Amino acid sequence: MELSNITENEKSFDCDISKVASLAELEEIRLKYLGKKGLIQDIMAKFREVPVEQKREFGQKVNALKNKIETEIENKKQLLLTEQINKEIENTKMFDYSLPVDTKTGSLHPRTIIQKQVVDIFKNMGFVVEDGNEVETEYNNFESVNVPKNHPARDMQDTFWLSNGELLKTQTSAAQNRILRTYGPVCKVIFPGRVFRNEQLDARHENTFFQLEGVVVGKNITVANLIYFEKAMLKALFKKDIEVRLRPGFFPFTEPSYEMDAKCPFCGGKGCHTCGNSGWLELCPCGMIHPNVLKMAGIDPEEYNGFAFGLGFDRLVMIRTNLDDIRYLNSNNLKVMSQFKTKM
Ligand code: FA5
Repeated sequence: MELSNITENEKSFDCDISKVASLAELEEIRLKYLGKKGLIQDIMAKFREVPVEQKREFGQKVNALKNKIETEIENKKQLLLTEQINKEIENTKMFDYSLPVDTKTGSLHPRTIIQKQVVDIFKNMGFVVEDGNEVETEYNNFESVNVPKNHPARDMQDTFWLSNGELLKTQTSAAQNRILRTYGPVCKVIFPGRVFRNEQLDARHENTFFQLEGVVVGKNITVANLIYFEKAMLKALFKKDIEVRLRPGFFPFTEPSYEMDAKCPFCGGKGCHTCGNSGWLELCPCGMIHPNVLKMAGIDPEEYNGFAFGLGFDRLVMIRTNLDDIRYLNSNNLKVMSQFKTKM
């Protein structure tokens, strides 16, 4: 074994590596030079044949060649891997830069848009806007608004009870007591909110829907004030006269109580599946606040009185948007929802 053998092997390696075009070919070269039966091992095995005076130089050259081969094989491997990944990206077209940009933008839910409009109308009439909890105590939801335990009126609102004895608010009226306590005996407050009832679903009944409640308390307030406020709100909202009717109703928290219905805009009053063939949509129950409710909020009913109303907000949204089924409002159906972007 002579020093010239090392130089020949180096030349042969330079030639081999320059032709490598794939990882498989590179592996062949690696085995040829660095494998157990490869050329470097072969040279090492013949080390003992090298004359003593050349051993040192010979050893250094073999090691240098081995290092060079290892480094160049590793560099080539990284190069081939990068090329392979780039090819895969190109083949799978992970990024097609030529595609047009999707410019569709989101839009507000029609309920959100109309809520803002209604809230603004009430603000212009001097109302304060408040909020309520979604999880409520039995006391706030029922007892504080004159619906004691075992009162038959509780059956009107099939309740989702929580295991800790609290409940999902069935009506925005659940906030009345707290609001009357906070604002005192002379106030005008609205409080929109989401409510929950264990209901059989149909075109006008949801189990999760929205109400917008209002209370006005002061001195010498009359039913005429109540009717004026409701009509003014509907007129401002629809920008035209909506035919409404007032009929006697029953709520434990108001006395007298009324139901304000809007003529069904889908059938013009003839009767259809949306209005349950009645020709009217029950929109806004209301009445003069029951003296017990005032008392429980610390207000003297001998001195003060007031009215309250609980607008069925989703029904209002249906009328405004010509949506003939309430279930669309919670459906997240983009085909339906995106139509309202420009109409509000
Ligand atoms: C109440 O919830 C009373 N708290 C309203 C009230 C407040 C009366 C203040 C007097 C004074 P009612 O259960 O009728 O009342 O519901 C009010 C409105 O919510 C209804 O007129 C209707 O428009 C709407 N509503 C009721 N149930 C549903 C439902 N399942 N899906 C959609 N809207 C509903």
